[in-house]
Amino acid sequence: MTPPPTALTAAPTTSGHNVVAPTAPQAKGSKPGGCGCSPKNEVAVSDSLKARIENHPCYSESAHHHYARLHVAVAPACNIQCNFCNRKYDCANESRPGVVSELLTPEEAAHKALVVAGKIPQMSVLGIAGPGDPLANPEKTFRTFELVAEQAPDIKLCLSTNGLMLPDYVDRIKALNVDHVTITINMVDPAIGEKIYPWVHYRRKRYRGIEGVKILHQRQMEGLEMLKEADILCKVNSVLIPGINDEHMPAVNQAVRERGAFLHNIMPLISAPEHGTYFGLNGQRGPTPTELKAVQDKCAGNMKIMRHCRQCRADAVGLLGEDRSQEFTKDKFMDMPVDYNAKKREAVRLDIKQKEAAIAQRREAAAEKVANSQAAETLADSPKVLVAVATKGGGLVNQHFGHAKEFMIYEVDAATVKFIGHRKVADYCQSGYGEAATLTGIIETIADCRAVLAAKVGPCPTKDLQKAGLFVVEAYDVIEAVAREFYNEHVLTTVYV
Ligand code: CLF
Ligand code: SF4
Repeated sequence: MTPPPTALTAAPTTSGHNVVAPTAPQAKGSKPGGCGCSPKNEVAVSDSLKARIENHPCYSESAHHHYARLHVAVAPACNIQCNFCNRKYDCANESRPGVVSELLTPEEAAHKALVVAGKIPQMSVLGIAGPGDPLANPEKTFRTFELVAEQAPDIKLCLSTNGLMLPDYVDRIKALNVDHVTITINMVDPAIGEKIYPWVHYRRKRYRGIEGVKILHQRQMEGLEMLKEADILCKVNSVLIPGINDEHMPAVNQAVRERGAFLHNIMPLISAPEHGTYFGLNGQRGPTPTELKAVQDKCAGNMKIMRHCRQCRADAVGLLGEDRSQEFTKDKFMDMPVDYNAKKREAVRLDIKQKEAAIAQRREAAAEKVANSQAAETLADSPKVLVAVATKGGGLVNQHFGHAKEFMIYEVDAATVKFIGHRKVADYCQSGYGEAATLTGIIETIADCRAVLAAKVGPCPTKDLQKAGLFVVEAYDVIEAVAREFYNEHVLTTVYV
């Protein structure tokens, strides 16, 4: 791996990374089992499934470090009302509330796809996720897919829907070779659904209350079973709404698993009065990161749980953690020439594969070092700690602390390094100057972590992080390897001496 790019702030440890210890007492790690999750809970994926998801940034956690997606906003209408949605904004089932995307025709969308595929060759997936429901706009949605499939067959097609019209279109989805479909399923009990959906518009009639919810539920389950039958990979999104469907989520998880869903993405409700939604105006809060993790952990083990969702915009562009949509607004991309080159894109994919293999090797070497140095019972009984990682992608600790707009959070014990989510922060270093108030906010956001892993951390934030009880680890290396080596040298050794 590339060596650290900048001067060191402390003597290298045996791992070669530079570690500054905290000056205040640290948060204790939790004992295994405390959070209800364990690496043994990981669900195995067959080789053939791996091949289908390996370059889809949402379906594969490791792919999201390398591959980008493009959303095209071609579907304005919707056929249901969710209490967390304001129709002035994008569909909140797969998007960040309060965001408005620029509507495109299928022809404009196809042009955009070809432009972006040339400029961002690691863009592997074209998704349609709004701004309304894609299947309430079937002609625009399917025309877009047709145009892109004809001109850029190496782009995977992906669709996200509330599921109401899904049973009508599974054949067409299959015929177009759309291999990834998301259904948002927030309940499997209509009595709970009544608190989420005030009405459903189905076959030219509006159904209010439980009558509408029953139709929606029945159509979602039917659609899910049909996708399974058609061998189309299905992800289920569920918006976690405290006090409404949080305790119900394991039942949702069980129902979708039994019907063949591949992946469950339990996302937090984002609710604010300024979004003008029913929930926002009535004080319904979203879950805290701890509440979200607890529910995700409860459902893990039964099926794969997605934890890297960024609730992106209906016109999102780029890696999941970045948003390059402003580089490709309609006034810009319509004037950009198409430079789609299938060979160049294939070469980029091969290069990513090689990088992934090198990362896996590095990760395994770090894990082996620990396994060899610790007794088996130590590995089984080690505390779990959280670490916050600054990364620009590529699976590496490779970003300066001050430039991070989010930290990826990993949970580490002696046996595993597991990604559990991301936390958004304001970037500390703006135009070369650090903002004290911003730093305080960042430290509060990651206060439950034991360490920050970053390519470089300046002297001021280092001091404050130390005071807050965090180790500061400077490295330019594979995330899991840095986390593993930090844990081995600074957590295991203090716990088991
Ligand atoms: Fe887009 Fe959705 Fe396809 Fe991904 S997003 S249509 S499955 S290509 Fe991904 Fe964005 Fe989360 Fe959606 S991070 S909101 S899960
Ligand atoms: Fe809004 Fe999406 Fe729900 Fe339709 S399905 S009401 S667009 S959140």
